Amino acid sequence: MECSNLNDIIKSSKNILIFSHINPDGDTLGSMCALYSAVLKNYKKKCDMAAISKIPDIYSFLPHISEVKNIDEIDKSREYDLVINVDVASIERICDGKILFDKAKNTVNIDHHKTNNAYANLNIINPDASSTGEVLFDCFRKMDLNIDIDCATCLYTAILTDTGSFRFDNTKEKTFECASKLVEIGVKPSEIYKKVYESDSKTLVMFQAYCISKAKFLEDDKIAYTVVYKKDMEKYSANDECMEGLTEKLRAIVTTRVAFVAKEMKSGATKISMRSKFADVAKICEVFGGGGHKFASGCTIKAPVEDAVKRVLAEIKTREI
Ligand SMILES: [Mn+2]
Repeated sequence: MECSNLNDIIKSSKNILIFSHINPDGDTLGSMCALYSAVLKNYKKKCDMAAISKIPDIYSFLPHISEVKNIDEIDKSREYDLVINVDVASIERICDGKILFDKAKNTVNIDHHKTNNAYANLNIINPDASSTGEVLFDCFRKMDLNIDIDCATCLYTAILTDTGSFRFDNTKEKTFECASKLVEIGVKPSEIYKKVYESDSKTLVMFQAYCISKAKFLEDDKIAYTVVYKKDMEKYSANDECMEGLTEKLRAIVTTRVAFVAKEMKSGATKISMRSKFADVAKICEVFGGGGHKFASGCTIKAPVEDAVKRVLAEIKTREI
C-alpha cells in the first residue's frame, strides 16, 4: 500500500532529490543509486542525488555514483517537489540537507532501522529487513517496476554490505530470496565481492597490521583493544577509511568477546568503535552517550585516549561478556 503511494508521488513530482546519510556506507549509497536508476528508467525522470560527506573510493563502481553531488554543491534555495531519504535513521543524519527536506512539497523516508521515528510524509520502514536495499527491492516489485542490471547491482551491493556478506544476524531467508532474484537479473556475486572486499589500499592493510601488532589483551584474552594515535595516522598517511574493519579483525580472534578501537581525534577527544560476539555493546556505549547495534556500537568520549580507555575498560568489566 505504501509502495503504491510512492508510485503516485513519483509520477506527480517534477523535481526529485534523493539523500544518503552522513559517512555513507554501501547500503545508503547502493539504495540511492538503485532508486535513481529505477526512476530514470521507469518514469523517465532524472533525480538529483546528494551525499553529505565523502563517498569511500570502493563504491566508485556503483552505476550512477558519479552523478552524486556533495551537499555543498546543491542550491539550498531550491524547492523540490519530492525529497526521498534512504537508510537515514534520523533527520540529523542529512545535516544541512534538512533545509531542503523541510521545504519540499512531499517527503519520503525509506529505511530499515528500528529507531527510525517516521519523520516524513510517507514512511516505508521495515525493521525486519536486512537493509534499505531489501526494503527498496520489495517496494520496486510491488510497484511492478522494471529492475535492470544497473539497479540490481546497486541493490545487491546494499544488501551485501549491510549483512557483512550474508553473515550478520539480520541475514534471513528473505535476504537470500532477494539476492537470488538479483542474481537472476544478472548480478555476478564474485565480481561485486572483489570490488567491495578485495579493493583495500596498501596503506590500509599496512596501517591495520601496525594497529593490530600493538593490540592489548585482557581477562584471558576476552577483551581485545588497540589505541590509534594521531601520530600513527600521520606516519602511515592513513585516513578514516583506513579504520574500516579494524575492530572486526580484533573480534575475529577466537578468544575475543569484546573488541574495541580507541582513536585519538584531532579535537583531543577519543572515538571508540566497539564490537562483540555475545554482549550488548550498545548498552556500554550508551553510558558514554553513544549507541548503535547490539554487536556493533560506538561513542565519543571527551577525554584523552589513556583516560577514555580506562573508563571504557572499567565499564566493560562491570558486565557479563
Ligand atoms: Mn542500512
